[in-house]
Amino acid sequence: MSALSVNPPAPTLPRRIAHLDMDAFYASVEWLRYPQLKGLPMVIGGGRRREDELLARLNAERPERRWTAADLAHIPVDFFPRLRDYAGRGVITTASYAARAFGVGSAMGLMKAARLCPQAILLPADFDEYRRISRAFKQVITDIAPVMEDRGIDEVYIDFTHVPGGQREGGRVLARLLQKSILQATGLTCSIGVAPNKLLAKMASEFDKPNGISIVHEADLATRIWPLPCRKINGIGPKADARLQAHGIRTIGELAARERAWLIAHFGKSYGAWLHEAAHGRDDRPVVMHSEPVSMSRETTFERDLHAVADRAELGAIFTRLCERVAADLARKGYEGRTIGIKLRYADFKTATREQTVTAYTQDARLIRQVAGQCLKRVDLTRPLRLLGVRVGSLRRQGEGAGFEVSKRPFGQNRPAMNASESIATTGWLF
Ligand code: TTP
Ligand code: MG
Ligand code: MG
Repeated sequence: MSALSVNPPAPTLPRRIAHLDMDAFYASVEWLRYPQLKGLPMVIGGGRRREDELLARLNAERPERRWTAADLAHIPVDFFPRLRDYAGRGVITTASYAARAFGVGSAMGLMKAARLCPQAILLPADFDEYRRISRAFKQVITDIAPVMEDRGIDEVYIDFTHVPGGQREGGRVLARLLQKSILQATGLTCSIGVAPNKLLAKMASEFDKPNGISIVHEADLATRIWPLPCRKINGIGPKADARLQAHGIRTIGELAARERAWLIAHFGKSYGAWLHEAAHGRDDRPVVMHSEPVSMSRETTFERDLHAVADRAELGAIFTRLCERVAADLARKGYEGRTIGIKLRYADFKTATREQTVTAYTQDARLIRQVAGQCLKRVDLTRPLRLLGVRVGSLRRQGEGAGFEVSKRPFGQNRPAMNASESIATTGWLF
C-alpha cells in the first residue's frame, strides 16, 4: 500500500467542553408536582418526604372533599409548612432563587434561615424523585451528545467537540438544543457553560444562571476569568483560599501573576503547579464517560445532641439504620466494598473518622454494622455527638473476581457538594 492511499488525518477541531448544571434542582423538581409554589421563596430540607403527609392533613382539616395524589397541584399555598414553624437542626439542601434573595442558601441551618426568610415554604427532600429526574435529563443529553461525564445528581460535563453543532457559535447552538430538549422532556431549566476545557466550563455555567448559556474562549481569560475570586476554581476550597488570601491573593488574576516556582514553594509541588495551570485556564482532563464511585456513605445529623451512654438505644438504632441504608445503596447500584468506616461530628463541630479494611468484599448490613461498631470503639464517645455517618469504600462491582478494583478519581474530581441533614453520597464523606 502506498503512502498516498492512507486516509488523511481528520482535521483537529478545537476542544469544546460543556458543563451543564440544573437550576435550583431539588426545588425545581418539587415545582413539577406543586406548580402553585413556582416563583415563591422555598427551601428543601429538614428530613425526607413522608408520603402524602400534606394530603392526610388536608383530609383531616378540609373534609368537604377527598384529597388524593391527583390534587397535589391544587393544594392551597397557605397549607404548606413555612420555615418560621420549623424547629430542629436540619439544614437546607437547596433554596429557590426567590429565597436566595433573602440570603438563604445550601447548607445553612433551617432555624437560621427562618430568621432571614420566615415566610419561605419548607418542603422535605424526596431523593428518589430527584434521582429519577436526574436519570431522565442525562438520558436526553446522551441521546444528543454521547460523550457525557456524570458529575452528580444535577450536573454533567459534555464533550461538544465532535457533536454536530458543537462548534457553531463556540457551542451555543448545541447548548440551546440541549436546553430546549431537556425542558421538553422534564419541564426543567438548566445553565450551560462551554469552554476549551472542564475547568473553565464549570465556571462558565455559573455566569448566567438560571437558564443561561455562557461561551468562553481562551482569549476571554483576562476579562472574564481573572477578575473572579479564587474560590470559583473547582479545586480551591475554603482552606486553600484562606491561605492564598494570607498572601494577598484574592482573584484568579492575582494568582496567575505569581511565579510557578513561588506557588510550588508555598503550596507544594503538585498543588502549587496545579494552581499555576488553573489560574492560566489550562486543564486537559478528558471527559470520562464511566466514572465509578469510590465509596458510598450515609450520614445523619441528630435532632438533638446525643450521648453514647445516655442515648445508647437511640444511637444504636440510628447506627443500624445507617448501615442498612449503605448496604441497600450498595445492593441497588451493584457494588461491594471492603473498607468500612464511620464518621462522627461532636457538638463542637470537630469531626472524627475511623476505618477498617476487611479481607472479603461485602454489602451485608450486619457485617458492615459489626466492623463499623469496632471503628466506633476507637473514637472518643464521652462527648456529645451531633452527627453519625457510615461509609463503605474500596468498592468493586458486585461479583467481579479478585484483581479488579475501582480506580480512584483524578485530583479534584472527588469533591462532594452535598450537605443535607440526611444525605446520600456516592463519592465520599460529605465534609
Ligand atoms: P447545586 O447545583 O449546587 O444547586 P442548585 O441546583 O440547587 O442551584 P443552582 O441553580 O445554583 O445550580 O446542587 C444541586 C442539588 O444538590 C441541589 O438542588 C440540592 C443538592 N445540594 C445539597 O443537598 N447540599 C448542598 O450543600 C448543595 C450545594 C446542593
Ligand atoms: Mg444546580
Ligand atoms: Mg450542581
